[in-house]
Amino acid sequence: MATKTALITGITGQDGAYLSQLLLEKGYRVCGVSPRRSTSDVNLSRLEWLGIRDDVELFDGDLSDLGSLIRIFEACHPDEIYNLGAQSFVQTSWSQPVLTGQVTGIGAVNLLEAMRILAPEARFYQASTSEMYGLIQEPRQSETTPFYPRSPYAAAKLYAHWMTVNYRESFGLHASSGILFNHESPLRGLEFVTRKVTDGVARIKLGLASELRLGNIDAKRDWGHARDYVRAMWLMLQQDVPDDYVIATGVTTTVRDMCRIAFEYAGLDMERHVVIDPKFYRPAEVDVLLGNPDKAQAALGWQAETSLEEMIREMVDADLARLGGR
Ligand code: NAP
Ligand code: F7E
Repeated sequence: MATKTALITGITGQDGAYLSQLLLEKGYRVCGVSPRRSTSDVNLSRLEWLGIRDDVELFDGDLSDLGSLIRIFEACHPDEIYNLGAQSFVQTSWSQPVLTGQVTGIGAVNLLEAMRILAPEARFYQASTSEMYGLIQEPRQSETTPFYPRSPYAAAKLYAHWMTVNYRESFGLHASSGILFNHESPLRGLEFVTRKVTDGVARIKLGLASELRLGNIDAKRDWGHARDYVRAMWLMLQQDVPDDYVIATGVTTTVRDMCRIAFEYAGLDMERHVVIDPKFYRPAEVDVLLGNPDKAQAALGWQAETSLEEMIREMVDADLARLGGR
C-alpha cells in the first residue's frame, strides 16, 4: 500500500522520469499528466529506459486545459504535486512565444488553481529556472539575486515563479519553487547542447558523422546531473515551511570546455569536427550562469554529487551504446 500519492506534470520528460524513479523507490504511488501526442511510443521512451513504464499511472491531460487537470485531481487525490511540464527549449520559445506562455506560464497557474480548489492541503513544487537570471545582476546567483529574463521561455517561467510565491502568500498553500540551474543526463533531449554534443561525439566515433555544428560555444553554464537535482525537488516538499531554493553545483564551464571533455573522452580532437553555425545563435543570449547553492545545502542538506566530467562520460557511454557501438 503506497504511503503518499505524487502527481507529476512533465512525467515523460527528463526530470519527470528520474523523479518518478526516486518516488517509486520511496514507496509513492506515482501519477502523471500525459498530453496527447501522435506517437505514444516516443514520449514513453524515458520511463521505459528506466524500466518504470508500468509502475506509473498516466492520465490524459494538458497544462493548458484546466478541466483536464481538475479531472485528474479528482481521480488521483495527490499529496504532492510536481509541476515539471513545460515548453522547455529556450530557442523554440522565440518561434512559439504564445504557446510557451500558455504552457510554461499560464499552465502553472492552471495547476495552482486546481490545487487551491481541490487539494489545498497538498504540497506543490514549481520547476523554476536559472534562465530567470538571464542578464545576470550578480556574479553568483542566489535566491535574492534580481531576475532579468532574456527569452520568452524565461519570461513565462518568471510569471509562473511569482504566481507560485503569490499563491503561497495569498492562500497559504505549501508551494515551493526550485530555481534549478542546467541539469543533464543520458535522458536529456537531443536539442539541448550537452546531449547534442555527446550524441554527436558518439556518431563521429562510430563513423556515422564527421562534424558537429554548434552555436555560441563561449556561453557558460553551471551544469549538474538530473538524478541529483530531482532529489532536491523531493526534499523541498518534505520541509515544514514552503520556500524557494537555488539548486546548482557552484561551478561554471564554457560550452567549448564541456565539448572538449566529451571529445577527449572518446579519443577525438574537437578542433577537427566542431563547426560554428550562426543558425544556432539566439536572438538574445544568456552569456554566463553560476549558482550559489548555499541555502539548499544548509536547509535541505542537499549538494550536487556528480561532477561535469562524470556526467559527460556517462552520457557519451549511453549514446555510444544506443547507437550500437559498445
Ligand atoms: P523536458 O525533458 O523538456 O520535459 C518537458 C515535459 O513537459 C515533457 O514531459 C512534456 O511532454 C511536458 N509537456 C510539454 N507540453 C505540455 C503540456 N502542454 N501539458 C503537459 N505537459 C507538457 O524538460 P526537463 O529537462 O525534464 O525539465 C523539467 C522542468 O524543469 C521543465 O519545466 C523545465 O522548463 C524546467 N527546468 C529544466 C532545467 C534543466 O536544465 N533540465 C533547469 C531548470 C528548469 P512530452 O514528452 O509529451 O513532450
Ligand atoms: O543551451 C549554447 C546556447 O539549449 C545552453 C533548458 O533546460 O537550461 C536549459 O536552457 C547554452 C546556450 O540550454 C548550441 O546558446 C551553443 O548558451 O543546452 P541549452 P539552456 O538554453 O541553458 C535552463 C536552465 C532551462 O531552464 C531550460 O529549460 O549552449 N549553445 N551551441 C547551444 N545550445 C543548443 N541547444 N544547441 C547548440 O547547438
